[in-house]
Amino acid sequence: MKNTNLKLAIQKNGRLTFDTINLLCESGLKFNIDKRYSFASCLNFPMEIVYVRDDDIPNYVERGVVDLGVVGQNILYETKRNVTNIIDLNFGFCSLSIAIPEKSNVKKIEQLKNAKITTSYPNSTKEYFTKKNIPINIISVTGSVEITPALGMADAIVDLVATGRTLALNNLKVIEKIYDSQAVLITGAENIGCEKKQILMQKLIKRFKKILSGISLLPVEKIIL
Ligand code: PRT
Ligand code: ZN
Repeated sequence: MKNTNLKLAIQKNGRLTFDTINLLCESGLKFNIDKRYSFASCLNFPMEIVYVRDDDIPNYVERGVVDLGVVGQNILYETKRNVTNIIDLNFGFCSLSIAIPEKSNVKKIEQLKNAKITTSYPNSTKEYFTKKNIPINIISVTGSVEITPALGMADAIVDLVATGRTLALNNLKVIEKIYDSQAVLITGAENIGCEKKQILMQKLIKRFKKILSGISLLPVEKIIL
């Protein structure tokens, strides 16, 4: 990896990967999409693409290990890293929501006082209920949150919801939304000192914005700086 090149971290293998790669390709970038590799050099732009787990992206960006990252806002709200959202990318839409069993008698969240709530988003959950002044017991789990009420482990869950199919399959329903989320392009709050990188970054952002506003770009041998 060349040090003077821009570095962009994207999700290696998950829900944001396809749309992120699509955006990069539509923006005219040429690079190796082989997921067995951990990074790829762009062939027509001085940038390295680093493939990592989505949860690590804000950390890498905050530390300046990479200059840019694509990640869901939900991860930013949960981890509160010192990073800046440059643009909303218009994919990866979901919402962090509170869900209860369909048969539950709970009608409003105040009735969840002292309830057991499972989630992979303990910070967002705590913040939400603290603001509402509702004491709850948070149980952190790393995945399959939706099965915990049926296991008798929780009265409610806080999880990401997109289509709502997972909740329906598990006989759960949304009672309240905590926040909406989509994929965003982020950079370190302090940003990059190097002027060359700044110019590259602006060039790239301009291209992303064109694609996001529906303008198609022709493939080019080299993205002119
Ligand atoms: O391996 P890695 O750590 O990189 O990936 P991951 O498994 O942690 O994340 P991944 O790929 O599942 O999600 C990446 C990002 O996609 C999230 O951080 C969100 O920003 C965004 N996103 C958009 C979603 C969803 N939609 C989504 N529906 N992330 C997760 N889900 C899950 C949700 O947790 C629940 O299990 O999908 C299920 C609900 O989906 P519906 O459609 O049934 O409602
Ligand atoms: Zn993850």
